[in-house]
Amino acid sequence: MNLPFELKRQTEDYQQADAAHHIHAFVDQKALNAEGPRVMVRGKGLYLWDSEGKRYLDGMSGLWCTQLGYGRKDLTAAAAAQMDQLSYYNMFFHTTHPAVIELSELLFSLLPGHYSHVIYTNSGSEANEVLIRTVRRYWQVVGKPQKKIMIGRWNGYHGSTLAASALGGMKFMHEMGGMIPDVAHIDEPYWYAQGGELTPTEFGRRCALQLEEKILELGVENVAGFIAEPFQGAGGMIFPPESYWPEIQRICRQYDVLLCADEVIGGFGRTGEWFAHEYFGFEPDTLSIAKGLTSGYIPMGGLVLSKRIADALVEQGGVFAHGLTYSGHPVAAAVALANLKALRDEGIVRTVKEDTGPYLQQILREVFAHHPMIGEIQGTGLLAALQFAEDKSTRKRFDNENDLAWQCRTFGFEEGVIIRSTLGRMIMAPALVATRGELDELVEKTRIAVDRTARIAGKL
Ligand code: PXG
Repeated sequence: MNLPFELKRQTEDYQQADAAHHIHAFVDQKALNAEGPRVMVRGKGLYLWDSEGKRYLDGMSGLWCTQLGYGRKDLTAAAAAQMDQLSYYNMFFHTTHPAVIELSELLFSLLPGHYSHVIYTNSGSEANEVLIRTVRRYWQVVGKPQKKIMIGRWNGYHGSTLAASALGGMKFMHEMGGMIPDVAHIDEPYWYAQGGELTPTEFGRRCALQLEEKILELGVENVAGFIAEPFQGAGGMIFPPESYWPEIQRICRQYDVLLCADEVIGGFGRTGEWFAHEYFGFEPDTLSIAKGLTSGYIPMGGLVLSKRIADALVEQGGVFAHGLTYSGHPVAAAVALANLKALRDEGIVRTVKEDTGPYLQQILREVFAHHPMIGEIQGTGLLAALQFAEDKSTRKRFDNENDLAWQCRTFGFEEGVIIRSTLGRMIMAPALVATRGELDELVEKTRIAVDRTARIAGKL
């Protein structure tokens, strides 16, 4: 291996150098500097190793992205071969290249037939940035230029750049750096926390009807699109009640508002379907994609457009004033192509749907359905959330649920499993290549972490 960096430094040495120069994501940097980050040095399959030689079962696929797991030689080979062949070229000078052409062909062979075009980006945030511009452009082209407002959801997550974080509904992100105009939000369909006395079905419909109320409040003639994750990922892996998506779709169609699904987490097999909107049974006009597109081996995202939108832009739109230096980067495209081929040809998405997904859901329910700490288990495919509850009968949550979840995550690291904590929920989303044995280990180590947390909370 010809790595361009030193792999054998002492952990403290790495940590000091990191603290000297590096601002991390979503963390109090001063506190992290005092603690020192874990230094991850190697990954293979579902496992990671840190600089101390400790092994972890990665129950989160990195950040919901390593569908194929770590260390796949075919992806390495695809990147190396493409770097040798054509390490870079752009899409600006009336040019293209074979990798991006074949990637697009394969992508649309996996998507439902009413999608036809994609705009490539380097990330999910960028996909949602270009979404806003594309949706507004579409309405300009079809003669309704006043349709500009995007409606998102509180606690939704669509990325960290300015416009993407504005579409998202994380208020603490809006507070850092501000908002953009012409964005509005409605509530999230989080029945466990906010459903009150309503049944999930009633609550799902009630949340969806907020969209109608918001459209009418803002003026139908002003609303361009509604963006949402099919299930909320970063906001806590929250599944909407079944009544939600059909009603949202009806409203979008009735008021001619584009339905924009953020598939950055849900896409590429996570639910056992290729895309999460297929699992939930609705038909968005646009899809934001990233993460699993390349299994996280290299940055790449995109915005997928329905034929209706693409036709208007291509046939009537003239110059589309958008482009990134790295749109459709050949190396990223080659890796994405190899990744999608593997997901398809090795039957990985099918295995998630028919075997490993149902298996994970079953063992989670066997272990946690009657656990004193867990009020609800949500999930499908290789995706699950465990909701902490102080009183299961009334759905009362712990006042310190965030702290407890964070503690549980820390116990997980100690036990050698990585699970994600958020808002009193523990989340897992392992690589799609997980075997039954690895899922057993994931659930067993998670159980130990949850039991340790339950002891702190006085529940065991
Ligand atoms: N949309 C969704 C639905 C996402 O989950 C993005 C867009 C932005 O993608 P980029 O590639 O710009 O990061 C995301 C990202 C977490 C976590 O801890 C989730 C994300 C990113 C970082 C952490 O759950 N999702």
